[in-house]
Amino acid sequence: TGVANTGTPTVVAMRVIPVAGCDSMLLNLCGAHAPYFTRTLVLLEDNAGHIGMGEVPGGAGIFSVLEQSIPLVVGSEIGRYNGTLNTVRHAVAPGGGAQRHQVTSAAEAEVLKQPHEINLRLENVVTAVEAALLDLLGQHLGVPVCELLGNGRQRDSVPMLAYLFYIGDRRRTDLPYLASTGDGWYQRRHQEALTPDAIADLAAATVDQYGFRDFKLKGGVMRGAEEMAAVAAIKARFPEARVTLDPNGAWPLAEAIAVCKGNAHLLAYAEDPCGPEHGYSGRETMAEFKRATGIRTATNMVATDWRQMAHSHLLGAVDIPLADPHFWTMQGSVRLAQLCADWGMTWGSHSNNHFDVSLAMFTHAAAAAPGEITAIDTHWIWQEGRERLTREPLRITGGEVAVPRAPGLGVTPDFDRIGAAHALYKKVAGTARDDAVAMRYLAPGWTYHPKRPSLAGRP
Ligand code: GKR
Ligand code: MG
Repeated sequence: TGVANTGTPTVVAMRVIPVAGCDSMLLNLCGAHAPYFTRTLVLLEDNAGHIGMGEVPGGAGIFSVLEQSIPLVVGSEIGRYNGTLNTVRHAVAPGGGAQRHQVTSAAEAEVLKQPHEINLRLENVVTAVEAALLDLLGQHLGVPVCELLGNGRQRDSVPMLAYLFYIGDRRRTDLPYLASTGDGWYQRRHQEALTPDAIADLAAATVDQYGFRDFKLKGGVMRGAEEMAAVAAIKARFPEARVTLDPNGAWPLAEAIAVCKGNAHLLAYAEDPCGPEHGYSGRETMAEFKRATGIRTATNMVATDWRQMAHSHLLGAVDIPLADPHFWTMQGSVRLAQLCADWGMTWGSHSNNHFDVSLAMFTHAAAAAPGEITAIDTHWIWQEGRERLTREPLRITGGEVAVPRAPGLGVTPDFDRIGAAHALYKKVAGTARDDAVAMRYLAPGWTYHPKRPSLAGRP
């Protein structure tokens, strides 16, 4: 369009590859994780011979919009990455703002009502291209991606938390869950865990394996008081630990207050303890929860885009927005981190099951986040040691991931592993995440209810 060539490499190929990996029978408000999770991988190649990678949630909507974006990305210069991203953004969301893709089936419409619907947001499409372009630009310039985000590198290692789940008994299903992937944590992560003691054992296994000091229990499964007892069990084993509990907004405000009030010594903060009810928005109930309990709040449900963030801030509803770079974009997530640092909030990140490309993306976004951050969510411990798409995934040691010094994202694609994960996808996947399917083995006829624990008190 009449502008001079930047002299930076040009993208010559873009591939969009759906991939799948194995998971445990992890319980949450929406049911039980299936034996497989899916993701979408983007590979860009430039005429300097570099490969750039991006990873985002799976799903037909994200996949097809990414495929449609190929002609907008191929032929672009990596030095003009912002222009390319604007083109993609405009194609994806002509009106601006957070966008959901077209619902293509009744099953997907059902999923859209559930907390993990943020994975279907079209910002994920932008992020997949953004991460891969930044990876290429970093390789061209010889700098890590975190140095290209916001004000650049702010830290050399990123604290991560042990994301603990109640685990269903896979032997009560005929689904192909793995029985074990080794010893210690690699054995433990496949066995049933439903009691406070079993949760504390899980926590201990993650400490042995990864050295965590921060923990999060996924709630919305048992009654609130029992989940708080599991938090107390973790604290009893690790008194210095920072622990949080996330029922995905399942508790009515009165119950959230009853469960948490007086437990500030157990909870470092409360993640989505309550949500919308009786005509009040989740931001309003979270603000009331904070005033009633004095406990700090985090969310990946009620401040998930800039407009929600503005309302949330006016109400003082949220102290810790969990700005997952997958649905905030990497640049957007860091922009929110800068705002948190300036406005007295704490930045953190939400996650979902993911491969090692996403682990690198989380690490670089968090490395560029200024000020105090909270240990970020990652599901990686449920996949680590077995799943990988890169030659050498970043490692969690001492509860932290060292920020790579290598150019770009600092990870190299392993094409054999990518091929195998794609073959697995073709064999097992294709439909939207539906946690009700596996849950029905534990509770026949089970259906999702946003205000009812998934296991406690169910038939
Ligand atoms: O993996 O079951 C899960 C989580 O419940 C996930 O879907 C949530 O999006 O991790 C998330 C959260 O913090 O709400
Ligand atoms: Mg959450």
